[in-house]
Amino acid sequence: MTTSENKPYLRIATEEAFATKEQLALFKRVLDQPNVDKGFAHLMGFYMSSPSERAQHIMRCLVDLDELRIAHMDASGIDIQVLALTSPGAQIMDRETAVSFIPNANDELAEAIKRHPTRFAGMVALAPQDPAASAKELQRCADLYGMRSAVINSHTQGEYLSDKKFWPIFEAAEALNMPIYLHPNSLPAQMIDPFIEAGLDGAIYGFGVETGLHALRIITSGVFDQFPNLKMVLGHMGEALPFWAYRLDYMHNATVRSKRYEAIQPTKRKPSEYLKENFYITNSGVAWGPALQFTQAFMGTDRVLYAMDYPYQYLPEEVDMLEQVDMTPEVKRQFFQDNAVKVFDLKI
Ligand code: 1DF
Ligand code: MN
Repeated sequence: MTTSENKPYLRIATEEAFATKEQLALFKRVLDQPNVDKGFAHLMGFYMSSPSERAQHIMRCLVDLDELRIAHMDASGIDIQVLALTSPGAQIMDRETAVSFIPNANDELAEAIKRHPTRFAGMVALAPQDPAASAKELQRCADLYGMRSAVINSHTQGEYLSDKKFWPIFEAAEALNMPIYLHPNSLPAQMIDPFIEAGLDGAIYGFGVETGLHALRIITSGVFDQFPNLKMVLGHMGEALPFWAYRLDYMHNATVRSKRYEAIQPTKRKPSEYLKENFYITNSGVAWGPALQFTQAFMGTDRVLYAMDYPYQYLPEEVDMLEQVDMTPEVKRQFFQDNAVKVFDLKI
């Protein structure tokens, strides 16, 4: 594939959201129920009902997997989007609805990729409410569509993947060598109130706090000792975990040694080692040189990938800002193309 620009790599954006009409209809049903989850009401309830320009625009972009999206990609110099069913995917639905909806969403994604094979790739959406069905869906989409990665939108109705009941999903992902992108969700009911009170529950801060917590829970619960070849991807510059790494290692060790918490048992490695060896990080939403360079220094330049977070953060000038960051030509190529090709096993 070629673009009008003469650059020695493709720009591959790796955390790009879409919605299906069926998903939005099911969301509407959830939103119409009494006692709807607060986080969901503040997130998709907002986007699906607000007359604001931002919300209306995002809703239009989310459901388009053809001309509008591709025009936006062309206008911002994006060659390929790696698509993910928008948060919270099916994770807000009851288990039965989620399990019957998810294959439709993945089929629609596969259709879009078939229509635009040089512009789109995608991650398998899952219903973690049913871990066995999720394992089967990974296999189905790998066999039928050659899909090579999956997305999970953080907690599922307040439950975390550190709970062993979810581990069949990790087992299947490891066996199929399919990385799992741990994408944010709105905050669960147990933690949302102080965030909502200040208007900080969304992507501005709450998302990062909660998804970072989730990744840490996966690390400290021993998931990677059980599944050492499991790969995960974190967006938003690793939800700030690289910046925390030094203190995480020190306090994790201190907590293990003092036997302070039943939940904190010894792991084979330090938290920072799992971050560096089992995770990949995308810069989604953070088009900022100093943070990118720090993350590359911590993770290694082969583990940091480009992402835009379309349509939630569609700013064509951010691509330029990232192009201006001081990187060698080889590192720039890793960042925009090579790491994505490797992690998402893209056939370009
Ligand atoms: C927002 C941001 C919404 C991200 C998202 O999915 C999302 C937002 C509903 O700004 O409300 O994926 N994001 O990843 O930063
Ligand atoms: Mn996102």
